Amino acid sequence: MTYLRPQFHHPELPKNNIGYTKKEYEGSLSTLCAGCGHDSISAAIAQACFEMNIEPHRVAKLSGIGCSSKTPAYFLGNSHGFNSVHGRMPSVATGANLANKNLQYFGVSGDGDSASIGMGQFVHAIRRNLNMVYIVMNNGCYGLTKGQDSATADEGSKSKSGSVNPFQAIDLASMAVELGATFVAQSFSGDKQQLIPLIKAAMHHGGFAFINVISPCVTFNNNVGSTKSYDYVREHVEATGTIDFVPTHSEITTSYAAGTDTTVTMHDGSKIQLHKLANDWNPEDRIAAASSLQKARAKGEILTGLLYINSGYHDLHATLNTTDISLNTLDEKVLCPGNAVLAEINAGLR
Ligand SMILES: Cc1ncc(C[n+]2csc(CCOP(=O)(O)OP(=O)(O)O)c2C)c(N)n1
Ligand code: SF4
Ligand SMILES: [Mg+2]
Repeated sequence: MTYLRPQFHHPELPKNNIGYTKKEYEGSLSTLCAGCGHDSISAAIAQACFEMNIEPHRVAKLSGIGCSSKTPAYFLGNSHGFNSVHGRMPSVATGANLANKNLQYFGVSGDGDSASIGMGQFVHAIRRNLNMVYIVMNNGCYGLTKGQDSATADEGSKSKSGSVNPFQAIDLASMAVELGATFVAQSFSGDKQQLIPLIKAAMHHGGFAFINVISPCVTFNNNVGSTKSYDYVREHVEATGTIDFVPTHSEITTSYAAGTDTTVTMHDGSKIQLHKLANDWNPEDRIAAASSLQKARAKGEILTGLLYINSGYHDLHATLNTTDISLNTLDEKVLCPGNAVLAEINAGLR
């Protein structure tokens, strides 16, 4: 079996503003199970990058271990990639980002990878407001190792073998809000209308942008009684609103019914246009976001959409006051300015 896609394509495939077709944003053929939610999320990432006119070589994809963490092989085959150790993606992302801040970073992880072995790393990436899009493909189980319950499996949820999970679930979106993540969204792999604009907005957010995507595992956790199955999620999904992402240079052309829409201006002047389904939804109200997530959870519902955004933040580079030029492009002359400069620095410390 080959994992390479055939090279031929229709000569008139539509191109984006920088002249690339969607083929330039594809990766190898997926080896995941047919129908796995993770493949839909990969397709949404590729589509968002195509629509945002991102040059593939300006993207770095980082992941840990799991079926979810395998997915960077299946999108953006012309981008940089690093498949790290289980739960250790955030520290690799931190190092790469500090060395080269001019790439678009995508961290792709699973609920096992982030909510168990990688929890210690995940929370510190949030705390430092590392500039990256962090996507958890959340299926409530360890898909790669044959479907054991993960820490995000809901209490009372039934596995394929019939056993009932006795433990409380870790709610990653609530946790991200609580820890002060500056962009928190939640979505469903089967809702690309919602997921693609969320990914686009997350890419423009100049800090840690977290998207928890419920992504059913068709092989091990799609049974009756599972709260991460396609049927359960479709029946219990509750959207806060529908969103449009409008880059700085584009005009807002969408118009929504008065009183039900809101516009959030991002750090770089881009706008998120939110058509609110929940009338009093304010994505800039952190306490309301935390409380709504708790209420939804108590009812067994999954709140989706842009849950919280804070545009007045400093990312890690601003906090550390790093140079405007990426560290990896500094030459020897800049890095080793000579004895006289060293003597001056030493003198200043005496
Ligand atoms: C240090 C270490 N411990 C355990 C494992 C075994 N292991 C591989 S993937 C995985 C869990 C993957 O679950 P998740 O991150 O939810 O990804 P999914 O496969 O569900 O997408 C585990 C425990 C490992 N590879 N490395
Ligand atoms: S085992 Fe589950 S998570 Fe892994 S590829 Fe198959 S459906 Fe997806
Ligand atoms: Mg999982």
